[in-house]
Amino acid sequence: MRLEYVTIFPDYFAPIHLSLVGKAIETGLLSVAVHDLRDWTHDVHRSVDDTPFGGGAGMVMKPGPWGEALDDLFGPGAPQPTTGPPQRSCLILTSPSGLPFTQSHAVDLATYDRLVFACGRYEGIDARVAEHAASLTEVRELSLGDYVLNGGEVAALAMTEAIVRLLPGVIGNPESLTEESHSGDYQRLLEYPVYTKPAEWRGLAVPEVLLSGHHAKIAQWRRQQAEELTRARRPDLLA
Ligand code: JD8
Repeated sequence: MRLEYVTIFPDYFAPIHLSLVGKAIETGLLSVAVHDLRDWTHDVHRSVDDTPFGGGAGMVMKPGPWGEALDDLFGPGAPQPTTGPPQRSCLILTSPSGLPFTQSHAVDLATYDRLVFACGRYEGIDARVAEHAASLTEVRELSLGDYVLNGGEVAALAMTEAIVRLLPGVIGNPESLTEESHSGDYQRLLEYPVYTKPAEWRGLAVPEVLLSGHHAKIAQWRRQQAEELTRARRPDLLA
């Protein structure tokens, strides 16, 4: 898979070379490129923002630099693999007004060959950019959650981790993927509580059933715990 990011803060993506994603890059499962939006500006100030039409606080990201960037990344001049089937690409606009990013988006996007994350700042990107981008490639506007961040980079990093860990060969034991919250049989349930040694810690004991070796009872207990926790904290998932 190829991951690309367009941002005015390229250093935000330095952590991408750490841990799981970093190893996936080292092993060649993943290639990554971070693009500085200002490389597609032409004025001495390399400006990327301007005042909003209709007034209001803050600044809006200009369509010009984004349009040129997306033309270079997706347009007819964009690098295309010469051999093999056509690449499945998607442009992900991270935005507080996007569709909620969920595990099912992660699972679906993990099947793509190329993902490009457009990371906005200020009050957001001129809305015509998404319209233009849809003439070049598939576009998904996705939100990390119902809270306001100052830009799209953190959301792009979080979505990256959720997607890359699903790529074959990235996670050591793929079995652990099926047991997770929001995926496999735990599609609609939160995680059950987990424990490790020592069995007694500061006067707190591990639930007996987990020390019993009785796999069926352990699986039943874990299911009950996951359902109880979900009922208490995320009844919306059960509905
Ligand atoms: C992209 C600019 C900042 C947002 C004025 C603060 C995602 N779950 C999420 N929360 N916030 C974002 C997000 C915020 C962004 C941009 C994503 C580009 N901002 C703006 C509107 C209010 N400022 C996000 N994914």
